[in-house]
Amino acid sequence: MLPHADDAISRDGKSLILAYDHGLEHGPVDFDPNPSTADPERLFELASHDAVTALAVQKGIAEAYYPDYEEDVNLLLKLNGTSSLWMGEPDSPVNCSAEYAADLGADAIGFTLYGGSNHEVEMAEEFKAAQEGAREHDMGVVMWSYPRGQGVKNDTSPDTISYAARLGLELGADVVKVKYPGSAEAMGEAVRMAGPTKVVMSGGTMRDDKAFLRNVADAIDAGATGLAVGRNVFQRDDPERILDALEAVVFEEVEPDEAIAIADDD
Ligand code: FBP
Repeated sequence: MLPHADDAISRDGKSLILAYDHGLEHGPVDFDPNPSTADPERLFELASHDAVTALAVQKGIAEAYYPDYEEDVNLLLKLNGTSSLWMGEPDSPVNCSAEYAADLGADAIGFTLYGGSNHEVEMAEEFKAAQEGAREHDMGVVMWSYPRGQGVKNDTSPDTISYAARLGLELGADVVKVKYPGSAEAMGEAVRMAGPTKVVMSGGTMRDDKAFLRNVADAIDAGATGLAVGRNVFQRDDPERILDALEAVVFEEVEPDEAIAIADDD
C-alpha cells in the first residue's frame, strides 16, 4: 500500500463507502425492500450525503450516471464482479481496466479476490494488473477480500478474516474490505494482520438499527477505519437516517444509542 493513496475516498483517515454493485452481484431482488433504489440516481443522491466518502459501482452505472455527479460523489470503480446466476467455483470476471476507470474519473478502484477458490491464482494475477494500473493513475486500491470456495470451510471465522485482511497487505491494497468476524476481538486481530492497510467492515445482510450500529461501533473500536455498506443502507425505508447515524458512529465515534438519537433529531 502507499501512504495517502486512499485520501480521495476518505475523510480524516476514515471511509464510509456506499456499495451499489448488488444489481450485478445479487440481482434485482436486493431492491425489493425499497424499490426506489433500483434507480441508480437514488444511490448517487444518497452518496452525496456528507457521511459517504465514496460510491462503489460497476462500469455501466458509472458511464451512465457519474458525469452528472462527479462534483458531489467520489467514485470507487469495481473492476470485476459476478452475478449470482453463476453457480461454479467462486470467480469474478474482470470487466473494466484501471485505465478505463481513470478515464471515467475514478478516485479508486475496487477488486474482489476470492482467496481459497480454485480460481484464486488467476484472480491474484488479475489483481496485479488492476493494482499496478491504479498506481500509474494515482488511484487508491480497495480489495473486497472474501475467502470462499473449495479451500475455505468457514468464510467468517476469525482465522479466515485475519487471513483475508492480510491478503490485502501482501498484495498491495490500500484498503481491505472484510466480513465482520463476529467479535471486536477478532476484528482487532484482522486489523493487526493488515498492518498499514486500512480495514473496513462489510455491511452484510439487513439487521435492525441497534445490531448493525453495534457491529460498526465494535469494528471501529477494534481499529477498523470504516465500512463499505450496501443493503444496510439502501434496503431501509429511510436510508438518509441510517447515514446520519453512521456518520456519528464512524467519524465522531459516538455510541449507537446516541447516534440513533442524533439521526432522529435531524
Ligand atoms: P452489503 O453491505 O450489502 O453486504 O454490500 C457489500 C458487498 O461487498 C457488496 O459490494 C457486494 O455486492 C456484496 O456485499 C457481496 O456480498 P456476498 O458476496 O456476500 O453475496
